[in-house]
Parts: sequence; C-alpha cells; structure tokens
Amino acid sequence: FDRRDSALVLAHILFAFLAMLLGGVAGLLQSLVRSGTITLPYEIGYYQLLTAHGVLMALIFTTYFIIGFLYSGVVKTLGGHLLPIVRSLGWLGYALMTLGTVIATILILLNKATVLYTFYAPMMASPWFYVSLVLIVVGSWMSGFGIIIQYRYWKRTHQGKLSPLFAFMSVVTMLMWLVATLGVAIEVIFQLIPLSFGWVETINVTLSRTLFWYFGHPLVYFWLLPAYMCWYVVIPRIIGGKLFSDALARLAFIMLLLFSIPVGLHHQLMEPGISPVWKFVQVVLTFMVVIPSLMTAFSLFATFELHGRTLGAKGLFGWLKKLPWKDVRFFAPFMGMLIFIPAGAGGIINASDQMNAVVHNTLWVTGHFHLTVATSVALTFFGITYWLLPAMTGRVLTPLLHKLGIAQTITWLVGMFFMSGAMHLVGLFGSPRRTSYTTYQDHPDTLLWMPYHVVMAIGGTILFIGVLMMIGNVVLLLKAPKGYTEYPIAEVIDSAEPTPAILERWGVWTAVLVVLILIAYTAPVMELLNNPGTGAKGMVTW
Ligand code: HAS
Repeated sequence: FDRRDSALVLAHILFAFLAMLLGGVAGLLQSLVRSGTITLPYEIGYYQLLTAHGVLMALIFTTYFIIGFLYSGVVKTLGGHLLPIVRSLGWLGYALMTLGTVIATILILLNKATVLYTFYAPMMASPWFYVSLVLIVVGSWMSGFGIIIQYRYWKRTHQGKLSPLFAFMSVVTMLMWLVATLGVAIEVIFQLIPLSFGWVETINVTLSRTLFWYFGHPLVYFWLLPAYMCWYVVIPRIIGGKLFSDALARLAFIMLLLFSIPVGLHHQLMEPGISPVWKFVQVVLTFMVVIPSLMTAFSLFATFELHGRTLGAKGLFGWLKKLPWKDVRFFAPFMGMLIFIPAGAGGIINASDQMNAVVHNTLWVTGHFHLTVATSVALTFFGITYWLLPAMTGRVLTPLLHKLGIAQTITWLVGMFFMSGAMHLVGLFGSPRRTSYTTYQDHPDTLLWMPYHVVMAIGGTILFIGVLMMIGNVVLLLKAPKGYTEYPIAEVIDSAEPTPAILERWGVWTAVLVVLILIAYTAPVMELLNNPGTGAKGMVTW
C-alpha cells in the first residue's frame, strides 16, 4: 500500500473506533441513568445519552469504518493506489465529516440536540445540529464520488474487462448511499433547518418521517453491504477456499440496490396519514429485499461446504469441522453470520403488518437492531480490523491477538445474548423503547418487565467490557511486531459460470431503481403533500 492511501484508510478506521468508545460510554451511562443508579453532573440525562449512543455508534462508527474499508479494497483491487483526485476527495470528505461529528457531539452533550438518532420532527434541536448533519452527509458523498471515479477510471483503462468483485460491490454500496441520502438531505434542508431557524412556522411531520425512512431503511443496508463484502470476498480466502459464484454475488448486490430503497414505509406501518395500499406495496418490496440475503446464506453455505469437501469432509455437516475456528479473522465474522439467522427472522416478523402491530415501538425493535447492526455487522467489522490494521501499518497479527480477538467475540456474544434476548422478550410484553425508567405508577403489568430490564443492564455491562476489549485490541494491533499481513481477496472456483455482462450495466440498473422508487413513493408523497394536516410547530427540546 502507498503510505498516503494507508493513511487515509487508517484515519477513517481509527476515528470509527474513537466514536465507538465514546458511544459505548454513553450506552453504559444511559442504562445507569435510566434506572436511577447514578446521577450525572450538569443534569446530563437519559435522552441525551441515548442520542449520543445512537449517533456515535449507528451513524458515525459505521460510516467511518465503511468508508475506510471500501477505500482500502478499492486501492487493493483497482490499480494499487488512489488517483490524486480520489485521494483529495477522500480527505475533503474526512474533514467535512469530522467537523460535522465534532459539532454534533458537542451540541448533544450541551443538551441542544436531544432528538435521538432518528431526529424525528416535531422534536427540534439547535439548527446547528442539522447543519452538522449536512456536513457529515456531504462529506460522505465526497468519498462516494471518489470511489466511483476510481472505478470508472479502471473501467476506461481495462475496456471490456469484468471489474474486480470488491470494487463492483463498493460501487453498489456507494450508489445506494448517494440515492438514499437524497431523502434525508431534502428533509433536513427543506424542513428541519427552516423550522429550527424559525424561517417557517410549521412543517408536515408525516412527510418528514417518510423522507427520513426513505433514507433510513437503505441506511441499514449501507451497514450490511460491507459486511456482506467481507463474507463474499474475504472469508473464502481466509478459510483457504474459493468463492462459490461471482455472478450470484453480483446479482445479490444488484437486488439489494434495487429493493433496499423503496421499502421505507415498513417503518411507518402503524402511522396514520399514509394509505394502506402503499404500505402494502412497500411490504411486498420488503419481502423482495429478503431474497438476496437468502441467496447470500446459500452462497456462504456452498462456499463452506465445497471447501470442506475438498479437504475430505464427510457427512451432512462434516465441513463445519474443517473451518479455521482459531482464526479470529474467520471466527468473529462467522459469529456475525450465525447471529444474522435469528436477526433476519426478526426482521421478517417486523415487516409483517399484523406482527408489526405487536412489536412496533417496543424494545423488541431495539433487540432486533442490536442483533443486526450491533452484532452481525459489528462483529464482521471487528473481524476485518484484525487483518486490515496490520495490513495498513505493515505489522502482523500475532497468535496472542487471535486469542484476545476470540475472547472479545465471545464476550460480545454473551453480552448480546442477555441484552438483546431480554429486549426481544420484554418487547413482546409491551415494554416501550426509548422510554425513561418508569413503572407507570407500579402497574402490575409493568412490574413484570423489571427482571428483564435487570438482565438488559447486565448484558449491557458485559457489552461495555467488550467495547473496552476491542479498543485494547486495536491498540495492540497498532503496536504489533513489524511484518507482512495479507489483504485477503478470494478467487472464484474454477467451475463457476461466467458472469453475465448485464450485471455491470449501471445505466440499466439505475433506471430500474428510479422506476421502482417512483412507483413506491410518488403516490404516498403526493397524498402527504395534499394533506399536510394542520402542520406541526417545532417542539424545542433544549
Ligand atoms: Fe431491520 C427496524 C425489517 C434487516 C436494522 N431494522 C430496524 C431498525 C434498525 C434495523 C436499526 O419491516 C430500527 C430503526 C428505528 O430506530 O426505528 N430488517 C427488516 C427486514 C430485514 C431487516 C425484513 N435491519 C436489518 C438489517 C439491519 C437492520 C440487516 C442492520 C444492519 N427492520 C425491519 C422492520 C423494521 C426494522 C419492518 C421496523 C420495525 C418497527 O416497527 O419500528 C431483512 O433484510 C433481513 C433478511 C435477513 C435474512 C437472514 C439471512 C442470513 C444470512 C446468514 C447465513 C449464515 C451462515 C452461517 C451461512 C433472511 C445471510 C451458518 C452457519 C451455521 C453453522 C448454521
């Protein structure tokens, strides 16, 4: 790696872990403040800490990690170094995102942006919080443009050749991000900023939520796709095998691009003001977006089994014994995959209208996203860190670090088992999410929730230990002995079918994507524009 490129990657990855540390502290504190165990100075309260936890973990840790990881793989697979313009865009993006993050974090700590990570109107933060969000989003666009420019340059100089799979997947991820963030950009620029500066009296709240979820659902796939990139492209190499099918992997990514955006209404199934017909259409599309994940599961099983059989594995599950269980680069992401089975099943429950009525706005949903993003995705990102950091710094992953990494993974799994398990169960009993500690005047139903909340707190504490262990491992990785670490990129099995060129026809897929978005959103948005209700005044939260 060119030093200038590895510096860009390292800057993103290390900032991600700094955000994770601060977000982890906020996560632990919010549970202690919520339960009344401690009182913090300056009256720092539950909602403030929950906002900091959500923003730093879900928005900042993920975005920085993803951009760093994508840049590294693009350097590796598209020419060995970044074009100067791409590197400059990368640093410009980093500077804008970092400025935005610093401003947002200060405002949250000053209690001027206590609006949670979804910043729903009519709750209103300081206008500068929304300006900081604009900086973060525009910064991420710079990196997105950079990755697409590097890819286009490679395609121009390699006429007629199929692009490397990692690069193709990076372009899908960034394209999805660019199209998705348009929704939140419109919400912030045309609704939230004018409302918070006092330029308008009221805004259409349901429309603002629809614009948010137009962005918010693909946001979760923006987190997932880089984890899938590791599962498809990196893991086969780490286990010593080959990828089952390049074409299947690309098809899954194209399907995720097409179906991850026109589904946001499944977050608003319980909201009035949106006609059930359009909710139904988007629920159908939600079930379409499940298919590429099922294809991914199939491809992973095929990769593991084919590899196991070439090593002589016998019986239905004999291949499991041939996997490198002591290699943290495999172990952490594999545990992420395993957890994604119940996590995905939970998602399918959420998406089913009748069952959504049971779980919506309960702690079940919090349990769901702690399994998806905070386990499947986070453990995969941790698994990547164990080889990415040494590869960038010219160091080696020692046997001790493998052991520490596996211990960290197990700690995370145990903590999440208790915390997310209790969240799922108590959610089914009706315990609401995002609610400060209350027993509703000791109503008997709510007293039943309390033991689960204790288990949640125990799980959360174990997870905080997991955060500290991961930060410790990052520090040790930076101090590991000097040497060479491979950047693992898998080849495709020899017997695989050739990949059809149509999968790389961006014009076609972008057109299909636009049509799907127009079908799913035109009528509901028109309905909302025609029925703005009385409009809502902003509720100042500070
Ligand atoms: Fe979700 C709410 C539906 C996936 C994240 N989701 C959320 C929220 C977040 C989130 C953050 O329809 C809360 C937002 C908020 O604050 O309000 N979700 C789904 C569906 C899926 C899904 C249908 N979600 C995710 C992923 C996330 C994520 C991924 C983050 C990364 N979700 C919903 C709905 C809501 C929701 C509703 C709104 C709820 C409400 O009412 O508020 C699907 O994409 C899931 C498909 C996944 C699968 C699993 C495939 C399994 C694989 C692993 C294979 C394993 C191997 C190892 C090979 C079908 C690929 C095997 C080894 C062995 C030894 C066995």
